[in-house]
Amino acid sequence: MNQTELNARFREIRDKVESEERLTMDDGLFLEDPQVPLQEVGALANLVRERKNGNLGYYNINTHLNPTNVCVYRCRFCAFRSDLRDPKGYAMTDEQILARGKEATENGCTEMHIVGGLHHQRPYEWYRNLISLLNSNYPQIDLKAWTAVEINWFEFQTKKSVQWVLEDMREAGLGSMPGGGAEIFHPEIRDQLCEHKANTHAWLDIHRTAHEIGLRTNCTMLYGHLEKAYHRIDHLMRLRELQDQTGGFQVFIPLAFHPENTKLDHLKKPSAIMDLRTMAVSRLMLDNIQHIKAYWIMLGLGTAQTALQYGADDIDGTVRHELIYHDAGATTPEFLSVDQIRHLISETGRKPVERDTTYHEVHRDPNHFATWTRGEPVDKISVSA
Ligand code: V47
Ligand code: SF4
Repeated sequence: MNQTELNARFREIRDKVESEERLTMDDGLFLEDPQVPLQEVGALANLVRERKNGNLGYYNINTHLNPTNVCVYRCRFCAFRSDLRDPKGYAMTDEQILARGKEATENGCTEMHIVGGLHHQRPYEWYRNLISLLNSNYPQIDLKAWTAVEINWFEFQTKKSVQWVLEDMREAGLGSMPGGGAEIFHPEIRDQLCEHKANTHAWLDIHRTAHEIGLRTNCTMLYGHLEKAYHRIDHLMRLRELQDQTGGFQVFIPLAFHPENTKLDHLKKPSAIMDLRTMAVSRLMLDNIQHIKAYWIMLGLGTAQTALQYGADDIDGTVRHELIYHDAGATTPEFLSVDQIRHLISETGRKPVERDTTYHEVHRDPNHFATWTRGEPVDKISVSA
């Protein structure tokens, strides 16, 4: 394509975005082309970001819990997993899990992000019990737990349906579901990354079922490894199609691959340029998902801040006890204080707003930070901001 053709094609896409027309697979592939200036793609994504979320930058106060790293699967991109008999392997006790709930409550956390390995010897009841234990002792914390890969494993363990597992977990205290396990849906790549774990059909079916019973979920895409632009756009289109049907995804998180200590350690981690283009293209393709998260733990602080001008409106949380990305070489801090995360957002010109897991405003007691109440859904405040 020569420069004149390139400009004309970009104008065509800009017109579509301005008139809120849906982009096609070909549009997405065009925007992925390095010949199309990144700043221009970013400016288009920013238009959509401000249309949907005004000038706000969301964050939450959260903590992570990875109850075990022992896993029956061997995803090639994973540095976190361990074999059963490896000294690195662990499974947390009830006391350790309760201590995390106590610490989270004292720090004013509104969310515990819970994902881990699929342990060969821990029955379904072990996973259920830890949700129930946390929920009965610390009911205010939203337990955002289990990726679709874990739910698929529980189905296998219990020989029950997806719906049964989700309802049983919800009865125990599950609040919502994280978006992991999606990786790249296209079989050309998925089969090379994680051949044996929950396939694309299972992942989408589990999220569909969750939405049908009223659970809100997140969605992700792991990029910057073996995939090409075509696989990324295909992935986004599959998420968009499910969202058209259910409306249950609340946020999309592009996850930048970290190669250290993985079976793909010969690859380089994605550049900031790729991070920002992926963010912007995701914002433009996913016209029916309200929020796009720049996950600072993986992107690094500078890129996460910049991403707030490239389509993202959320920066994730203060985070404590993160293992999955630090095992794979992330050099970001272990956690951020509330002041630090608010400063990161306001430095970019956005207004920091604390949200809970399901995107309600959080109001804190000015005399006692750890005491909080849930306010209005944030989407009611964003347009006027
Ligand atoms: O499925 C694992 C990813 C996911 C690596 O919902 C890696 O807000 C990069 O569910 N390099 C699990 N990524 C984590 C997850 C998640 C993460 C952030 C936000 C949310 C949310 C959910 O972590 C896995 C995989 O895609 N992952 N190893 C790695 N070396
Ligand atoms: Fe196991 Fe999850 Fe790691 Fe895959 S990504 S090996 S399922 S812990």
